Amino acid sequence: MKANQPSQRDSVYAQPLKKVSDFAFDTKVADVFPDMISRSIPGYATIIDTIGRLATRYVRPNSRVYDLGCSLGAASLAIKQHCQAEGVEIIAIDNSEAMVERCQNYVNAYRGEISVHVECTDIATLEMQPCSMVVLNFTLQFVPPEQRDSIIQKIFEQLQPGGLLVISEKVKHHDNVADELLIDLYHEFKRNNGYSDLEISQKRAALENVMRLNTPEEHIQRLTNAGFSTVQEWFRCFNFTSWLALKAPEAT
Ligand code: GEK
Repeated sequence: MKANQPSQRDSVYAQPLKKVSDFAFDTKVADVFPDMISRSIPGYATIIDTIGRLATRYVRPNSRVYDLGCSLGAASLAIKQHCQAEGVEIIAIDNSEAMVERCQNYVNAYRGEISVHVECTDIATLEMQPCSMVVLNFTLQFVPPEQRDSIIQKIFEQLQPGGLLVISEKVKHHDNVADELLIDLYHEFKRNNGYSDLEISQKRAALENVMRLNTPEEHIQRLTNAGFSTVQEWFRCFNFTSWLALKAPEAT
């Protein structure tokens, strides 16, 4: 898909399926992704715009920015459009071939000073270089739980002092009443965005083995254990949340 073409409508789960297979970021999903994500994640446009605004504050001249699990590169583009710092390179990583192929065209369609290098790699094995900002926008939830601590630790180690990680996730709650209420409100949000009950239930079944959620407390603990000095939730809607995690500036 070209950046200036409207996204196709997501109808991946519109027809009854005999067997619902595990969700995959394949060509079928990549082709409808902008429509899918904007109708499926409450506040997605706000989150992307805010990532761009945070980049103007935290990206340092002559530094790298990582967009981990970039999909079609919406966060990279927001950073490219907002950030004025010189000598910045964005490294956009995804392990889906279908996403990476489309992402490169998508980000190239926008002119700008900042170059975006798109690469098909698993973020668990990615060798990171020093950087001033990292984005994990709804990606860690798809990574096997046992790999999550070491990814966050690697990000912390490669961030320069004063650097920023933005991490957004769908979360679960220990309190069953709260958990069910937030899921129910979320399904109402999806119905209001034109998804049928069949689409909602088939997508839910497809994601069951693929997206294993943490609680907000588990995320905060992981970020704190890695060494982040400030961990602040800045966005919340139903069971979707986004945090800023800051590495302390070097003492002078
Ligand atoms: C956005 N951040 O528009 N390594 C690399 N990529 C991965 C891995 C992994 N181990 N696991 C999953 N992905 C984007 C949205 S979507 C969120 C991110 C969603 C990739 C996967 O291929 C997909 O493109 C992305 O993470 C998750 O701001 O669809 O809910």
